[in-house]
Amino acid sequence: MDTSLTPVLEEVLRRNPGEQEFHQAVREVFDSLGPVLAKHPQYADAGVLERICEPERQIIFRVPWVDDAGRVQINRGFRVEYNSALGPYKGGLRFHPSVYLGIVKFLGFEQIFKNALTGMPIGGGKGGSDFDPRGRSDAEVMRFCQSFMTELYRHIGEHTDVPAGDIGVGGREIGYLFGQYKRITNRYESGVLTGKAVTWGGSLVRTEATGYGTVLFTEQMLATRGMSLDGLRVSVSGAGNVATYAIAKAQHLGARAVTFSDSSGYVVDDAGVDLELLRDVKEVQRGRAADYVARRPSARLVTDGSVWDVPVDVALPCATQNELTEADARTLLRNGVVAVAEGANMPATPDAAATLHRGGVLFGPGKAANAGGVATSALEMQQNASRDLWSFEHTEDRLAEIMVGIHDRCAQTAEEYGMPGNYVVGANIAGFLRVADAMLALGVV
Ligand code: NDP
Ligand code: 2IT
Repeated sequence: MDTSLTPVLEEVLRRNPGEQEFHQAVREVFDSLGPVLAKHPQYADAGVLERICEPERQIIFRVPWVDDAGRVQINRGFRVEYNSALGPYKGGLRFHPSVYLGIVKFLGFEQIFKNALTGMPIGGGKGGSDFDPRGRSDAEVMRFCQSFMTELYRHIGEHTDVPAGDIGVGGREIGYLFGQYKRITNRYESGVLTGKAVTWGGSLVRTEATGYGTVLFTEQMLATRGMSLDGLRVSVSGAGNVATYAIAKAQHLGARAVTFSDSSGYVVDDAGVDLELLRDVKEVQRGRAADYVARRPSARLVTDGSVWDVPVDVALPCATQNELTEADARTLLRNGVVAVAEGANMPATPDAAATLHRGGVLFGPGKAANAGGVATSALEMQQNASRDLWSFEHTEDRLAEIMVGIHDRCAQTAEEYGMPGNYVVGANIAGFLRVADAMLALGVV
């Protein structure tokens, strides 16, 4: 890291003790910014780095609710409104027992640069709760969402802060959250949340957008080497929203997706993942990996080791942060992997990302590769503002155009700064420049 950045990073670490994931995300961006600050001293002069690391507003609140047995439960709710230089705060809500302020801040920080990279008018934010939806009834999830929104509603709005889904928050939760927002405010304000169902204000393609976008980004990276996904073997981790539609798009482009995973282990299906079965098990039945294997003779469940042990040409981590370690990166390299793209946020550890890059692997960082989800959320906001509903084809064309734009912006920026093929540097610098220029224009606020 450039020495001019060290004191700023040290101050961030001192002011935010114990927030490991947040520290990791800041360090990763700072590692890329040395040449930018050398070339453009105005950013340091205006305190842009110090300001960009400090959220504009952080909200932490109690979420009380009553479970099916009549017991009172308490969870903690978060919304970190990180940066609004480019538009209203925008980013998902994560419901997972591991959620604490450090995770919400890492995700919110990443989101600033990701959203900037899309070229759309959206700032960065993130939220969530340590609520664990697993094993909870529909009625419990509804009561939790209603209680969560009973506090959150006063902080959000279509021009202020627009949450969406993330881990543990999908269409069902967005529905319950919107229902409570509408009831409390007495406003049918469609643009306050994205990821809505198409029957009441959502956008076609939003469900598929993150996974599709990750694969489109991968296809763009492969094209720089005269390759395509057609005929390649692909491994995917996770079995949720991003993983499912990454598998769908990879298969559509002629690849064979041979794995998925959840917290119970990973599934290898050498015949290629049966997408309809996976969707039935996960989206309809809310089941586990073993339920898929029980209905699919070509598949086996592995409960030790790592999904990255499976030899593939392309790996798409789509579950959670730090799920692909340096040892995994070495295994992938040994097995001849050509490309890795992050469908999840920060799934590769810093060492893993460096090892893959050094090994000549095409590496698409999450803030570029998974930006199709939030970009399509911005398209949903656009449709809401004009009270319109676009066709699937038109929306998917827009998504594809946006992903090509992000890929090219990253590639060109990396080249301009003397590191051709380094998508990490390209994404960090291109994202930073767009936000930093807006921050300069808006003054010290
Ligand atoms: P889902 O809740 O739909 O799915 C998450 C999947 O990952 C599940 O299969 C889950 O398994 C697994 N998983 C989550 N946490 C862990 C863990 N700690 N250990 C092992 N497995 C885990 O979430 P999404 O698909 O929406 O999100 C996946 C990733 O993509 C996240 O990093 C998210 O931030 C990122 N992302 C999501 C976007 C979106 O639009 N949804 C947009 C951009 C990025 P189990 O059910 O067993 O917990
Ligand atoms: O990490 C992400 O980009 C998301 N979870 C999607 C955010 C959004 O507002 O659609």
